Amino acid sequence: LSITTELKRALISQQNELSMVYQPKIDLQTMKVCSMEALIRWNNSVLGFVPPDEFITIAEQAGLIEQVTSWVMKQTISDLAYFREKGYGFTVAMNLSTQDIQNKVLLTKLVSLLTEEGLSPEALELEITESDLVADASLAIENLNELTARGFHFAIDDFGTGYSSLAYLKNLPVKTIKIDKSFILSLASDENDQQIVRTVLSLANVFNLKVVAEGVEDAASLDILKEWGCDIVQGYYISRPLSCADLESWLQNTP
Ligand code: G
Ligand code: G
Ligand code: NA
Ligand code: MN
Repeated sequence: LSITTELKRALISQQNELSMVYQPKIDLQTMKVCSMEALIRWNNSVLGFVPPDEFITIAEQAGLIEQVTSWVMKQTISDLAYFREKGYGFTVAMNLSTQDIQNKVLLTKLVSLLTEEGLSPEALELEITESDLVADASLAIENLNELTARGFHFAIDDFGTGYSSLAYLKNLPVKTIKIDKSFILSLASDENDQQIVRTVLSLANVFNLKVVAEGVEDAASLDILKEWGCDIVQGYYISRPLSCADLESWLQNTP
């Protein structure tokens, strides 16, 4: 059974094999929800649960990433419109691969999906991993500039794992970095991680970048991050990624 064949079928099936989940991010100044990261899930009757990093890589290699991202955009923007209609003001962060930011068809589709729902690009954040960005630096700059001119915002995901520098990011139209969870998971007990995170936060401050810490799993790490001036946190301590229905009840029970 080929994963590629199954994925092709899942993309056009009506069986809800693919779905989106949303993980809340909290603004540490207000302690309120400010954004949701949209994460894709694939549950196949034969293959079982296939992790996204696994099938996204396969989709990129098999020429299927346009279809996958197209599916993600459609679902995510429709869900965002639903929550906006309910009165929630949070933004949604969508993960894009480098192939996506070079794909004019996909970007035109994104703009028209937003327009159809009466949403502006400011309602979205686009997350690109640091390693993707470094691998394709010159193309990335061109595409990021074009999209920024259209009102889109970018965040650099998994920061600290991709061998770039904050000085390099200074030349990119990027407002936000997400410190990789490998530096955050043991933050409360690991002095090396504390040193790294402190350094990233102080440099980000110099370069006027917003900082998100992902992988916050305990109160102690959250307190440290707040004290050190981190802007936003995300992680299991706040919430796991949630289905739309679960997110709605979570929001109702969160002050
Ligand atoms: O949700 P989870 O931690 O299992 O996701 C693992 C990785 O899969 C994430 O770090 C992210 O890079 C990738 N991923 C999840 N959803 C999407 C998506 O919708 N599009 C892309 N391109 N990558 C995604
Ligand atoms: O690569 P990316 O940063 O997009 O991956 C985010 C993934 O990290 C999510 O899919 C989610 O499943 C996972 N994640 C989110 N919060 C936590 C956390 O607090 N701890 C751990 N171990 N994983 C997390
Ligand atoms: Na991400
Ligand atoms: Mn990440």
